Amino acid sequence: MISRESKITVISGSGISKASGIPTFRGKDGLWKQYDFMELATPQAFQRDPHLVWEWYYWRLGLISQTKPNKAHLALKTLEQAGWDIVILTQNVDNLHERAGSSKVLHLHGEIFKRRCTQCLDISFWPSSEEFGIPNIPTCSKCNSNLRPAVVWFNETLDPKIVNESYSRLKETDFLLIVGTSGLVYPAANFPYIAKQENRYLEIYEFNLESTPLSSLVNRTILGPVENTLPEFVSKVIKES
Ligand code: BV8
Ligand code: ZN
Repeated sequence: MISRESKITVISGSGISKASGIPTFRGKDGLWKQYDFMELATPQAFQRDPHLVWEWYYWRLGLISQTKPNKAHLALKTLEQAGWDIVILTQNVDNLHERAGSSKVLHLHGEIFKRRCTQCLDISFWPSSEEFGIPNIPTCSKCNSNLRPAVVWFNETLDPKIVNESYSRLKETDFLLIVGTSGLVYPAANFPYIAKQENRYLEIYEFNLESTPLSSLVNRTILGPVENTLPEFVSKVIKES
């Protein structure tokens, strides 16, 4: 079982934010159903029609800013507050882990509330949710070029700094919790395999509604809605420590 000295790392996906009202990518009401995500979340789509891509991100920004962290996000904060060394590697571009109070969060695929200048790469935040969409294509305060969402699109590489930080964390991790991800998007889907290769004693628990391609790798799959299973798991860890 997880002792107080154990280093815990979480890899989270859209399943952890589902209970907050943010649609996942797959599944019956998935984002990828309404929009062709693979079509829109690419630099080519942005090149071709920045208005359309920004419209889609404004829709998501508006949705996410109405949501709040759910019991699964809060359970991870509770573990950190109870003194555990816990780092979250999230594939999610929402800020619900931070808003729940988790302090060590690495965004493997970027952050939807951040914008990046397409020319000078300046990073800025949306001043407030009222500003979403005004003007439709926001421009850089430094060089006046178009801004883009500071997220990682398909066929774009992840931030090497974040990848290296993730790898070094995984190397020293005792327990890896894989939470609410279909494990289908690379290179994030490879992280558990790399972690296991680098770190033979690593225990991996998967929290999902169903099994995934990662299930054969993990020590245990805890099936059920993560907003229930993760709080139960965390209170057990704290009680038994
Ligand atoms: C790259 C940010 C190098 C944007 C995202 C062929 C084979 C293999 C790989 C590839 C290939 N062709 C192309 C690739 C590479 C590609 C890739 O992996 N494609 C996949 C689709 C095959 N990857 C890339 O392009 C990456 N970059 O490889 O760079 C490179 C560079 C140049 C040229 C070539 C290569 C970049 C990938 C990042 C894409 N950006 N998001 C935005 O969000 O706007 S991806 C996005 O989708 C998310 O970030 C996340 O990563 C992914 C969705 O995954 P999940 O989070 O797991 O969500 P999903 O809906 O799939 O699953 C939800 C899960 O939760 C389910 O399991 C469900 O059961 C569970 N669940 C639901 N509710 C609950 C629950 N569980 C518990 N409780 C609940 N209540
Ligand atoms: Zn600029």
